[in-house]
Parts: sequence; C-alpha cells; structure tokens
Amino acid sequence: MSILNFLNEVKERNSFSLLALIDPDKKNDSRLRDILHRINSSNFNAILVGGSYIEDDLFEKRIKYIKSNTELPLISFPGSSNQISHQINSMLYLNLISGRNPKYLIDEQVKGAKKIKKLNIDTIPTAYILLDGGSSTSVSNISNTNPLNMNDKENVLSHALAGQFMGNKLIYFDCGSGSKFSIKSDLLSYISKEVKIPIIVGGGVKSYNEAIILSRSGASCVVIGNSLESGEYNF
Ligand code: 1GP
Repeated sequence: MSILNFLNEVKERNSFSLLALIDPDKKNDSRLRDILHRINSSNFNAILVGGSYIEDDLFEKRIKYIKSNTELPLISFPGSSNQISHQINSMLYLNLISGRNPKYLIDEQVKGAKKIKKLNIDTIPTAYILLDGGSSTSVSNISNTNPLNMNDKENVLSHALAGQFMGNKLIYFDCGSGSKFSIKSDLLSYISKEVKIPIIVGGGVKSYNEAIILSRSGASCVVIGNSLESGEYNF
C-alpha cells in the first residue's frame, strides 16, 4: 500500500494521523533510544525522518538503528537530496513554495531524481509552506526564504491553492521546528475548507490535545518533533 493510502486509511479510522519526526543528526545520538521509546509507547502512526542539515556521515547508520527499533512505517522528510536513503522507500517530495529560492523549488529535486528512480521510492509530491511561528527557524535560515505571515490569510490561501493546482498531493504547513506558535486554528479552518488535498501541520506542537484541536480545524496529519526530543511532549 502506498504511504498516502496508508495515511488516508488512518485518517478514516482515527480522524487524523500523528507523525513523529526524528532528526537523524548527531545531536540526537544520546537520546535516540529514549525518543524511540516515547514514540513506540504512544499512539504515533508513522515516523518522519529528516533534518535541515546533517553534520556528519552517520545518517544511514542512524536510520538503520531507527528501523530496527520500531515497527512504524518510516517516511523520509529530506532537508536536501543528500538525505535520500535506500532504507526508506517513501518520501515527501518537497517543494518549498512559500519561498522563491530555486534551489528548493527545482535544483534539489533534479539532483535527487535519478536516485529516487533507481531506488524505486514512493514519492508524495508535497507543497511545503513555511509559516511564521514567532521564532527564527533553521529551515528558513538554511533555505534563505521568509515564512508567510499567518495573519495574511489570503496570501497563505493563494500559496495553498497554487500548491494544489501544481499537482501536489499534500500541503505541509510548517511553523518550523521548535517554533513558539503552531499554525493558528482559524487560519487552518479557513484554508482547509478551500483546498481539496490533505494538510499536514507541524512546528511547535507540544501535546496530543493540541494535535486533536488542529485535526478538528482541518489537519489530516500532525507532526511532533522537538517536544519529543526534549521529552516535553504531553501524551
Ligand atoms: C518541523 O514540523 C516539524 O519541521 C516539527 O516541528 O519540531 O516543532 O515539533 P517541531
């Protein structure tokens, strides 16, 4: 079953899917075991694996460790084309459409294309939209793009619709890892009524209750990363 069908099936069953995000970087080496324990003993449906940048070359080794310590499906959430792994056969194929940097609109996609074909990876075209969650985030800094202002609903809607019309199968609204605020519920309700493709939200979510509120406002998937790493996440 494709990962998109899997996520749709979970949504039908549970009203949304809860995704854990693991950054396979050395900063998490000493806590990877605990993070996986928290994930496996909670109600997560799948794990996203990826980071803004990886500081060393132990990426594949960490993915191997993650794979052998969970039964949940893994989905790649790559920060660049260097993070395409033979160990993960599903990936969010990200188009950073809130920005205007060609590196993240086409360059990285071209760089990774042949490897994706060779490895026969199930790609989910994803309109990736950064929102201003009140803190400076590594995605914004690395991509050298500005997040969209959440108060400008019409601009956010235009981006979401453009993402849909370009053929993306998902929209990912990301306030960035560890952001002060997550996406505003009224914005999410407004956008979700206007677009026809499922919405993933992430950035700054710290509890299962928050995830439920976001799902009621229209999120099909909610991503939890930072608060799982820090142990702050409230199950
Ligand atoms: C970041 O949306 C993800 O790209 C998750 O955000 O780490 O703040 O949970 P957090």
